Amino acid sequence: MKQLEETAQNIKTMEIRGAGRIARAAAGELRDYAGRIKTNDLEEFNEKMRYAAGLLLSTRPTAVSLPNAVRAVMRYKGETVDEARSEIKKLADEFISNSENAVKAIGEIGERRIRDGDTIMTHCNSVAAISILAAAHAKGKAINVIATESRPRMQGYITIKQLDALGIKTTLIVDSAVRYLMKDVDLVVMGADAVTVNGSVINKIGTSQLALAAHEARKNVIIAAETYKFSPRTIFGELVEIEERDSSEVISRKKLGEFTNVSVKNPAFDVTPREYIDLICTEVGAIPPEMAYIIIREYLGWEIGEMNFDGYQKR
Ligand code: RUB
Repeated sequence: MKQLEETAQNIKTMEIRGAGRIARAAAGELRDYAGRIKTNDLEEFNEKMRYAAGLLLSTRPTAVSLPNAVRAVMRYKGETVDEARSEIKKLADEFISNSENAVKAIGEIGERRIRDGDTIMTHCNSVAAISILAAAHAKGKAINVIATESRPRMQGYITIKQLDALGIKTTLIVDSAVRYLMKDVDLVVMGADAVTVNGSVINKIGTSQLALAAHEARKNVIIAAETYKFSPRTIFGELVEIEERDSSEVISRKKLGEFTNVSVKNPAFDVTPREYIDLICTEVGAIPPEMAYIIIREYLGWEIGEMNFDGYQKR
């Protein structure tokens, strides 16, 4: 139990962050947790697995990759605990390796949209978006990247570190310089935490501002998103919940305490309508956002949106 709770805590506190990484960590934890459950009683085993699934799901509400990963593993069947355990291992390993392959495929597909000499703006830190930049660089295209700081958590620092290690020329900017510098940009490449059935993209707060500025300057916006970031639940009319994080990420409690009339809002993500997105680059192809429904129907299915893990909620 301790390790399960540690993984959940690491996701909550963003030690493990980024939609793809969260998903892989959750799938891996379910597999490892299943291996640690000491019982031969299938009912008890299933109950414990449901608790683990619910706990992992409760950590961060926005990245749809998390419930999609959990549900992909929780589809397991088995007549005995041993059977269930080995099915869980198979499903989790499959999810993790498909996810890693998806990121590679996105890089190969997405890099075709990058020309030699392009300046590309990116936001936050997305493994999938960086895969496109890395693939273009590996192909010998001389690219320049403009990376935003991505306040308040400064994931832009992770991005510049990764791009620097790859040998890609990168310029770090404050988030508010996005529109001013858009004139120097050829293309915007960002990741996604969720893609809704109508093709809207939910990603790090500020993403919609980059997309809006790019639209105004007639620059293309590419979103790098594995198929498991598409949200089946949005077909049933559900909205993707936008995570609101603690005010202390923006201003210290002490400083805030000096004011009487000031409060803080700290939404972690925003919604970019499909009008501002030219292409969503998935592992199964680069699609217009209008095709999100097809991805959900072909690659995720409805039933994935309907699974519930009441075991955890009850506690
Ligand atoms: C990270 C973020 C990333 C997406 C996609 O937010 O918004 O752009 O998660 O990332 P946070 P990836 O830091 O709050 O998790 O492509 O790595 O899945």
